Amino acid sequence: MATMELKVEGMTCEHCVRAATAALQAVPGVEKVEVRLPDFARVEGSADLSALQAALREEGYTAEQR
Ligand SMILES: [Cu+2]
Repeated sequence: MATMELKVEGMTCEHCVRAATAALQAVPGVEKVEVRLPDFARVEGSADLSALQAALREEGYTAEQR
């Protein structure tokens, strides 16, 4: 089990939080997700950073590791 913290660009409201949370939860290996405005995400599990970034990019957000 690893924890990764991301800085997410592009979230502006609770809709974004829900969309980003759902996108991250759908990545294989992800077990727990916490997303907060304005730009915070924490992911627990075994997913690759690149897979998390790709999932967020599909929703219109960009992310890098904190
Ligand atoms: Cu929004």
